[in-house]
Amino acid sequence: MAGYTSTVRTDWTKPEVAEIYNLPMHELMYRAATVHRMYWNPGEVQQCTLLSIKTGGCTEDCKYCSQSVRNKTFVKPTPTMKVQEVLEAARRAKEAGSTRFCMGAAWRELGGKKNAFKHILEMVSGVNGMGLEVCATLGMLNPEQARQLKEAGLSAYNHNLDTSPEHYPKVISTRSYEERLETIKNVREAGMSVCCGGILGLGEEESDRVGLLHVLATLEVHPESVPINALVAVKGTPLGDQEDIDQVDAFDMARMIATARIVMPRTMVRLSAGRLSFSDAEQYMMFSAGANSIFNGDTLLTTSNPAFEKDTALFEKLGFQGKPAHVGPMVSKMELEGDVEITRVVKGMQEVKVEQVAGAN
Ligand code: SAM
Ligand code: DTB
Ligand code: SF4
Repeated sequence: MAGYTSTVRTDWTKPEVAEIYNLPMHELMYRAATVHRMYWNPGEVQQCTLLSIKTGGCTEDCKYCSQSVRNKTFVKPTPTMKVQEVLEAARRAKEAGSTRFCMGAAWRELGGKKNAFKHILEMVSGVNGMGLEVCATLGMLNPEQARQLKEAGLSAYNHNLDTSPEHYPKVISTRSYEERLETIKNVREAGMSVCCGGILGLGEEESDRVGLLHVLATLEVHPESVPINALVAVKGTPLGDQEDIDQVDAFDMARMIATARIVMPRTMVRLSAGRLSFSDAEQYMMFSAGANSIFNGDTLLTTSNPAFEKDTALFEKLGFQGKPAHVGPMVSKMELEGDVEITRVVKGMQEVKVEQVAGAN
């Protein structure tokens, strides 16, 4: 085979995903970067802003989370923010170059929170009116709530599976994998885009990372957005306090991102929580693996994130630009015109073809 082709497939087998995940690093990175260029401009990395509109006091028992009532952490529960405060934060985010604004609430489910929901619908509509992509992560949703959020202008809903179905019960006991999949289905059926990913550093095996990607890549439609988080170890959480869990390795993050990029080529792969523990060079490896989004600003939901100025300097150093709102994947011009041949070097070949990028000028 000369080079790599990429088609959107939802019939991946787990061994196929594992084979990609376990490729030698140089081959994995080459393949991911190639696929990345078929669908995305590799110079564009979307800047997104997170805002915790309701912090702490969550009844779920997620073992990584600073906001669970079961965990004694630095987080003080606070009431839901006012609509105007949220819209002000979105305005500032837009001015700072963000094109996606994600509102998070520490809830198990939206449930019967009628008043809060009414305000959230106003927030969604206001942020949408600013021309930003609007995302929310509010816990479980029923079909009617999903429909109303869509109607208010919500572009995407974030609901993570976090890890493989096998490892999941070791991390969360208060709601099931199936319940998570049900919310994702409700979001999809309401016509919104799905943001669903996971976390590395939960004490999982490599097979669990592959397992998560396999579930995501075999959904009927791939999530349009897959956040890959590295555990932010928070003191007072069962996972943050565990001494025998190693810090997430940058190469593992790159492997996970590259595999996600290859098996879900038209998806935004987001380098999410945990960037503070990675150097610029390590983050560059993750962008090269196909990550095309970050969260900017000093705070994620409750934990720290690199300073805004530091990310601006990184983008400048790497020659990255932000990505405009509402621009999806494309088929590259070169591929459309059929005048690109990307070959790979095969051991023992007499004549080594050089990458031909005719058509690129
Ligand atoms: N409560 C809602 C839920 O869990 O669906 C929404 C907010 S929740 C904080 C959003 C996601 O952030 C979680 O699903 C998890 O994947 C990620 N997350 C939370 N705490 C984290 C941590 N300490 N390190 C890395 N990712 C984390
Ligand atoms: C996601 O996967 N990561 C973001 C976003 N979706 C909502 C949240 C990261 C939270 C990190 C821990 C914190 O700041 O509390
Ligand atoms: Fe609650 Fe979400 Fe934290 Fe789990 S991750 S404890 S559901 S806020």
